[in-house]
Amino acid sequence: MNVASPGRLLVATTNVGKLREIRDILGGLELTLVTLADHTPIAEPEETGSTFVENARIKALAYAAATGELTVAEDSGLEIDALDGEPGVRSARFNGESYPEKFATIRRMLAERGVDGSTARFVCSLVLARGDQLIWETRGVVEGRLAHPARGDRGFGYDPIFYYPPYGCTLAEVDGDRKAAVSHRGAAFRAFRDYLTGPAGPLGSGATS
Ligand code: ITT
Repeated sequence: MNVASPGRLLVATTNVGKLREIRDILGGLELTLVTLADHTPIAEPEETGSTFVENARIKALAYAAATGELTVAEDSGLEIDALDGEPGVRSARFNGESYPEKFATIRRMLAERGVDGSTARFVCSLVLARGDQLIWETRGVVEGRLAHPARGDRGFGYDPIFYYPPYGCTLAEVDGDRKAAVSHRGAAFRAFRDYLTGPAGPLGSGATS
């Protein structure tokens, strides 16, 4: 693949919030971005890893094998220090059907430990795979603290309870560009973009088709 012969990249996520953010960051590359919706339905792999990078590898390899595409996947989540890193890799399936319910669970768990708030971070582990090969990995992090009550209706997931001190508000109170400028996913996917277009990447000047 090279610039004269652009290829395809499967952005393998079932999460529409993630997909929107990733498309914004990867826009304009000489690469056709495809999604899981462009393929016949693929069974979601079980995320059996105990770390973000293990789960990102599971997803990237499963979707790469099922589609034959150059595939990027990520695993991400919220680590709350006062809860020993919970919900962490369980962020998507954490107690509570809705996010307000998940936020209430977090409040209750904090209260059980006699604390009112906590420092926290979002983490994003990104993995690129093709066939059965892991090609490239990176990780992005954004540090903040829990907000109470939840504030803002932008972003997705835990953004309304993630207070980002330099902005003085939660990540659900800023637009997508401002979130991406500082977020875990923004950091990971900007590094990925640099890799793709850099000398070792498939779109770089050293690339062969
Ligand atoms: P895929 O595995 O299909 O990508 P998923 O939502 O199941 O989708 P994860 O297992 O990686 O993905 O879980 C990530 C969860 O972490 C996500 O569902 C949110 O609850 C939370 N999360 C991750 N990034 C976030 C962000 O930028 N803002 C708010 N919450 C986020």
